[in-house]
Amino acid sequence: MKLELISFNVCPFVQRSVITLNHKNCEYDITFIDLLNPPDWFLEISPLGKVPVLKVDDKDVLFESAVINEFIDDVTPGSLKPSDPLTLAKNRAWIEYGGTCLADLFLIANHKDEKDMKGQMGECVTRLQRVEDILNDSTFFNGEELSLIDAAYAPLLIRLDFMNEKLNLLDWNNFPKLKRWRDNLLNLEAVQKSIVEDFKLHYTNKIKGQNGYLASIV
Ligand SMILES: N[C@@H](CCC(=O)N[C@@H](CS)C(=O)NCC(=O)O)C(=O)O
Repeated sequence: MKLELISFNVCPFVQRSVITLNHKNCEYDITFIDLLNPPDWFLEISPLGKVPVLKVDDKDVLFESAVINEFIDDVTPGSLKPSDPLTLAKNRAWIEYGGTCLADLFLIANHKDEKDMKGQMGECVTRLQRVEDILNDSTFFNGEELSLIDAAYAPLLIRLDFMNEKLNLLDWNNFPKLKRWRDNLLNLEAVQKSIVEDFKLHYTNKIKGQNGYLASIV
């Protein structure tokens, strides 16, 4: 099966899929596009104009990172999904929730006004507290083995570090379980290899391009 992932260099949703592909030792091609100036061929195949898109065998197209990741998991040996339906359903719900936290990071960089940006930071931290509260003491979300939900949260946890450098978004001391989860994820080769070269530079440029208050201080 031929897999081609359509990507934007700092998109956290793409990174979720890259981690899954890496962890499952898949062979795949990755094609980077400029989201500010997306090519026509991309707009033709991406129903929402968003990345990631996964092209399968040059003809079928999948979108939505959570769906792409389940597909990758389903067509490769081993499973990164909990076998218990209730646990699986809960994981899916928290993966969706993680997308809202990622949206917070995007919105923090979008606000033109410092006060609005700080309000968004507060919302983000409150949301992260809920994740902290449901985590247990295991290495990964469901236990000692990586699951799709871990791949879904790694890009968020990595970006929190970057946001902290610029903004003191959160005090890791108040989020010990999130911090340990982040560290455990960053120890994985699949995660390390998912971070694009010069990530900080590209992420800074992305924030500058959003032209919000944050752009003036990064
Ligand atoms: N729910 C989607 C979100 C994907 C998403 O928002 N991607 C952003 C880049 S990080 C995008 O393509 N934005 C372009 C746009 O909204 O026009 C997923 O999980 O795949």
